[in-house]
Amino acid sequence: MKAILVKISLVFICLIVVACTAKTEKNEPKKNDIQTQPSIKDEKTSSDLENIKNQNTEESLTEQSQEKEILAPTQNIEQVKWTITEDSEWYDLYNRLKEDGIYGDDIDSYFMQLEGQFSQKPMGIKIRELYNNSFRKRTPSKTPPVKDTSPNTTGVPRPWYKDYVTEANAQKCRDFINENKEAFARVEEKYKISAELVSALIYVETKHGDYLGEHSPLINLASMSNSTRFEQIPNYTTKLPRAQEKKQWILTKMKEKSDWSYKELEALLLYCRANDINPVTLPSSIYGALGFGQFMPTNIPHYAVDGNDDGIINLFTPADGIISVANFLYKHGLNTANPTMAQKLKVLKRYNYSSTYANTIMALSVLTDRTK
Ligand SMILES: [Ca+2]
Repeated sequence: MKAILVKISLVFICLIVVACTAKTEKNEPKKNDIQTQPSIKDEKTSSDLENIKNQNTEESLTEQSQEKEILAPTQNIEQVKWTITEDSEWYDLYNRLKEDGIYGDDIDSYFMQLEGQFSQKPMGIKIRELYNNSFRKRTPSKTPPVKDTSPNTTGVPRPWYKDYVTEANAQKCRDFINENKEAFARVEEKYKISAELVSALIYVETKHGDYLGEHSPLINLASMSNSTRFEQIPNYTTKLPRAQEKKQWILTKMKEKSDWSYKELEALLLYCRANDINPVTLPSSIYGALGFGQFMPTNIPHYAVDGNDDGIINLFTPADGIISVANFLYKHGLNTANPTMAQKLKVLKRYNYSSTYANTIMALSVLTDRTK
């Protein structure tokens, strides 16, 4: 009897030990899993990550994004036990990326979250715009544009965007410079570009990070890459007059835009992988422009810079956003001492090919100069 009791006790103890071990394994982060995302940078320590999270506390939206960006991929990757199936709407895109060398647990976790998220919008809106430009006559506006007769003391030609070139906005540009002194000092010292010009550009792009877009770059770029069949965007094609007659033209444009979007998607995934950023939580413009300066993903490898030397390029932090804009302008020719206004306007149009855009930034930077 005693022997039986001892045996039962032993079995019971063993069960408890096994249960505890299993629980510990489950709760402990798996080192290999955490490091699944390859990085072009050296491995980051936890204190590095803490520092990144603690930066720029004045930008609440950015701060939130950063926290998600840094923590979420690890959590997602740990949970991935997923294989794409042939009936998935993303099957072809997933395999195209895989053939191009972009695959892994991080990519799996993003595709897992893309299921059911296909959007007609990015391709539909682009096709509607191209179609209207090519086949529909513009009806003249019933109300002619009101001519802006406010005094122009800037010496910068009009037209400007409405309500951008104001004393109040110039003060916001000055405040942004003062809040990011180190980054703007680097803009002036290393790149020899005026802080006021870069601050005005970032104001026009995103109101200094207050408006970073309301779309998901991952959903929109993946959806646009995936939109190659006429039937995929019925919400838009059914509203275009004679769309059926122009089906071949629409298909050709869809193919062109799908290929363009695929390159942007690839660049987005590689950027996020290299910098431990989760694209699922990022905001962007409808076509995936990112961060303070609204960089397209394919521009990032050429022009984006780690502005605060923390080892990652996070375009959602002011320092990296500011220096990256300066680097873009510098590499597009704003690299001579005392450039003329004509030179500045020419380079600003490389950022966005619109005279109104360039004039607005130039005029706002002149007003900002006066707030010194
Ligand atoms: Ca950085």
